[in-house]
Amino acid sequence: MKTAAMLSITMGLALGAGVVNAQEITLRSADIHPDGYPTVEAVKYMGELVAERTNGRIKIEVMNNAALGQEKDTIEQTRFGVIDMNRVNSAPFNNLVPETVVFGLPFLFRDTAHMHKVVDGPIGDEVLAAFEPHGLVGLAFYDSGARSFYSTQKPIQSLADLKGMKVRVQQSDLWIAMMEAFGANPTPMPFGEVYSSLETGVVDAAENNWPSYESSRHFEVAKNYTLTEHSLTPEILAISKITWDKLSPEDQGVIRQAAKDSVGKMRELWQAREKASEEKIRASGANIITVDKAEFAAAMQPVYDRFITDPKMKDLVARVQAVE
Ligand code: GTR
Repeated sequence: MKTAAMLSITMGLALGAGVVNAQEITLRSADIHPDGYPTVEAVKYMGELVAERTNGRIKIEVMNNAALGQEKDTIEQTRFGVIDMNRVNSAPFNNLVPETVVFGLPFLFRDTAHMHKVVDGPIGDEVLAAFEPHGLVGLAFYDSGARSFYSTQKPIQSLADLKGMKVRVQQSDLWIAMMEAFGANPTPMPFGEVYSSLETGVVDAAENNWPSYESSRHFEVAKNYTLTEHSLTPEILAISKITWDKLSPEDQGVIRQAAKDSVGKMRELWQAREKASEEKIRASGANIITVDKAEFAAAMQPVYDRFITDPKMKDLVARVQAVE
């Protein structure tokens, strides 16, 4: 006969929350990146804080390297409580949580300091809160640097070079529209398919920050990196609302605080990695191209016109721009 304790083990596992008994909780957190990547290490660090602050009762198990799947699929599984936590870029959330579109808008943030000020303040909290009606609780924003284009054959030296180019984008209507406004031919696909798509010519180009361009080895197949720095869209750390609702208010407080406390660590790791990745890429003999960013920015008006239409979104954008 099953005891009550055994039953709770079975139930916990079936619901994916990894509850070992009424007291001990293991939260599984997804990430597509490898060990050593700042997002992965930041969530591991958050796990250390949580374990410390609960005397080992709550643990976070980071399942990275896309062990649980590519981002769009893991977002769905997180909404259904099969995965507890997820660290994903804001782009794959754009269609689900419209407020996230704002932070991805091209050339919106003036620089990293501006982005930090926005995400660390009330606007950041507002966007994190916008996840809740969609089955997720937003916990923190992590850095993701600036995204720039890289191409296999033709170097992108001006906006005109993007015309008709097949460019891989993240699976987001915003990002598809952005590439169209640049004059390119957008091909949405998960990150895990980009290397072979560049290699076989399914796409001519993609875009990402220094660390992802490096860790994915895309720089080996697409050697022209053009510093357009068109978006500073941050990463998001979220927890399933199903998992969240099973936690006591005290435990929710511990998780929320530890997530916030991991942000500083993440930023340190990010800065170091960005520099190391850039050095490694430059040393590999890649063709690093600087461009007139104003020309690229000027082409982005249709993106703003299409996505920033209702008064709420207009107000959000205006408030972001007003942050000094
Ligand atoms: C990376 C980001 C990932 C993913 C990837 C992509 O910079 O960290 O979460 O969004 O880009 O382009 O798919």
